[in-house]
Amino acid sequence: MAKKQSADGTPHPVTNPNNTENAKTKDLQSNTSDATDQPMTTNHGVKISDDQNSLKAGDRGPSLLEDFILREKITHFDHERIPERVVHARGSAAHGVFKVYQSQAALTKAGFLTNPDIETPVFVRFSTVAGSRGSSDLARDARGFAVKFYTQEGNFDLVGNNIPVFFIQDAIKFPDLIHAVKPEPDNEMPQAASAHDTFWDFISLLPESAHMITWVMSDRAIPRSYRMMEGFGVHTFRLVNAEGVSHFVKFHWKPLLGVHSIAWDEAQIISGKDPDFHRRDLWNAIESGSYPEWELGIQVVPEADEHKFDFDLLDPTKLIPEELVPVQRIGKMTLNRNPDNFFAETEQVAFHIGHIVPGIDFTNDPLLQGRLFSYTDTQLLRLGGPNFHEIPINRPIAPAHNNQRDGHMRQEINRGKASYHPNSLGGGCPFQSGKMQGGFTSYPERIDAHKVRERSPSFLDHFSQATLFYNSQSEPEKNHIIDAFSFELGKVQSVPIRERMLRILAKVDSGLATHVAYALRLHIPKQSNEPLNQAVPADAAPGSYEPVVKAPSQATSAALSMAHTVKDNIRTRQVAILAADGVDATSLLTIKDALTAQGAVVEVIAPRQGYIIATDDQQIPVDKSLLTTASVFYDAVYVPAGTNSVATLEAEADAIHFLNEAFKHCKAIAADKGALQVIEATYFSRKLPPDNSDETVKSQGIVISDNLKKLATQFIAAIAQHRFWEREKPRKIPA
Ligand code: HDD
Repeated sequence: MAKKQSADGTPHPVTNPNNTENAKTKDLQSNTSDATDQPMTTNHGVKISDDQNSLKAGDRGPSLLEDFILREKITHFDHERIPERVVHARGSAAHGVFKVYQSQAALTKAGFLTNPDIETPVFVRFSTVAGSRGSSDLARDARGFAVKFYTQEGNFDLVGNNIPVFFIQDAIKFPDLIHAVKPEPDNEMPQAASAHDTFWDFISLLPESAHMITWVMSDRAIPRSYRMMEGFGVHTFRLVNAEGVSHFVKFHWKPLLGVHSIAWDEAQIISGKDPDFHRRDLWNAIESGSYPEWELGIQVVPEADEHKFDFDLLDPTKLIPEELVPVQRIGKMTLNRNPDNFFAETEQVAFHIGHIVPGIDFTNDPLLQGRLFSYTDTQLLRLGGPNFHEIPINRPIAPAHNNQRDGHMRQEINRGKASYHPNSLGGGCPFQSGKMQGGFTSYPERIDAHKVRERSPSFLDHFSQATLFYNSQSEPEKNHIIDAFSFELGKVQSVPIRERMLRILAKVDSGLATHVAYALRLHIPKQSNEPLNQAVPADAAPGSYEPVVKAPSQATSAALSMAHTVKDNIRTRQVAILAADGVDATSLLTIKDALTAQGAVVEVIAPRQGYIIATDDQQIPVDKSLLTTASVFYDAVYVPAGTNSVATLEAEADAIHFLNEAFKHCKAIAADKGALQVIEATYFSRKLPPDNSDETVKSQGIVISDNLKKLATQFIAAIAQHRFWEREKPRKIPA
């Protein structure tokens, strides 16, 4: 089998791209139906002769009640919808596989993490949090990253987000958080947006959210693609080995394509032009064989080091800086098959943080503990009863036997008389397994405590990691955070809420607060008798819940900035070639071939659909017309030479807008020197050096040359950089 280097240098096997069958896909086949060459029937197998007309008393008469075919069809239709998820309603999913590189037996006895030969099927669902099922993929929001591992020892669900921390420290606040962020209850506005009063009212009263809200206002909340997001298990979990030794662990997913985002202006435009942008991107990548890949990372902390940090490992508003505990990349996940049916798979999949397998265990993180209750409960409502584990996408590939019986829509036909334990009539079966036989045993953590309803003082540092995150950002990333707060708080109507938020921001970074205050034309409140934290129990001692303000443990952490991400390839990047009749075929095809050879997806865009006729009379297919697409769907744009093509584009407002907008969104732009006329018609041409300059790279990310080979090389290098955020500074681009 071919070997490839993983990011940390470990050789690891490459998944066979042509074989997407695995134990779970085989399992699903028994429920997969295909109507090709089959007659149409009722649900009860009776062949249907007329699906066009209901049964009537005369061809103009009333419909007859006895029409069982009509009644069955309409009744089923009436019941097609189920409640959408109360959070994470909007999502997209894919099948794939996971393989560990080397045995992690020293840390865990979980089979899928100890045997590098096992290929574990996975089903992964990405989502936004706040919006409804039909809302835009491009909301400014955290993204869900939920992975179901169908292991040979049962299902393990890692139900995480693309942000390593959370808003709240205790699950009891979750309904409040979600009520605040969802559309307001009187008028159900705004959809899939946090820029409204109830959200910021809550956040401004709850300083424990400061770290997460800084992440959510960063570019992490507007990813370029689900394929270019990190994933995090958020909580500290435990790994437990065969000897019963436990280590604390944080789970990470590291995308092999790097972590990339888009511009907020772009996100808003895409929301209108293609709200399915991320869904389409994931689907198309898998259909075209460009399988998305992530490495599973772990940060491991020995039990003895639990109290070594200046934050509490049980506090889900904290991350472990990678400088303190490096992320070890231990395996790879590849998504290689799109679902056959959205409802049956993506909608009905039921994740649960409580689905763990021997070798993995929980910690006492109070957010995690509360989640353990919520996920089963929500499926009972959403999927309609206690047998949702039997829905094909949810059932394990590991055999499942117990004495649970009956209930709505029971599928399994259990044989025998004994549905209780102990029994003698069933030979004592199903029998229990001791830990030596793979039975799950909880980590025997010693607990010796009073029963109290309190927050640990070790949870009260709410700002130092928010400051660390902010300080770790590049200059453009910081500007985007300032802009995001200014946008969101600018949409808030209540001035006291805006002011309260400024007080919190001042604790994160005074520069950040000052910039946002400037945008809002407000002053940062200096004196206030109001406590910063208003999430305080009635009998708490005054001040006992106020945040402890302390300096970050380190100045910066490189892993927190996207500026340091993977920028060495252009695989799956979307590149537009603007052309019209009379294009120079060599100028178009040389660059197209060079980009395609590097894994980019290239589309020819012309004023009209169909094809264009090149100077050598060949017909070049057109993928999209200027009417049906826009620059926001592409990572880069190229204009080939050809006198007539260039003249057409120069006179075409949509083509010039396309280029100006690509420039505004900081994308790589290239032109054959023979197409200079088109570039000269743009706003940004005045920013370029004079044409007599010999430089191929005219300015950051703008490549113009008549040497196509040189042009291709420099253009590819520019696309790999993803964005040239420096261009945003003047903010004068009229696109
Ligand atoms: Fe949750 C869904 C992630 C806290 C209650 N959650 C849900 C999904 C993801 C997360 C990715 C969608 C799964 C899917 O695709 O079907 N949730 C998180 C993370 C959290 C978190 C990373 C904090 C670290 N969640 C959280 C709390 C509660 C819930 C504290 C309740 C106390 N979450 C739910 C839920 C959902 C859900 C209501 C809605 C649909 C579902 O479970 O299946 O039970």
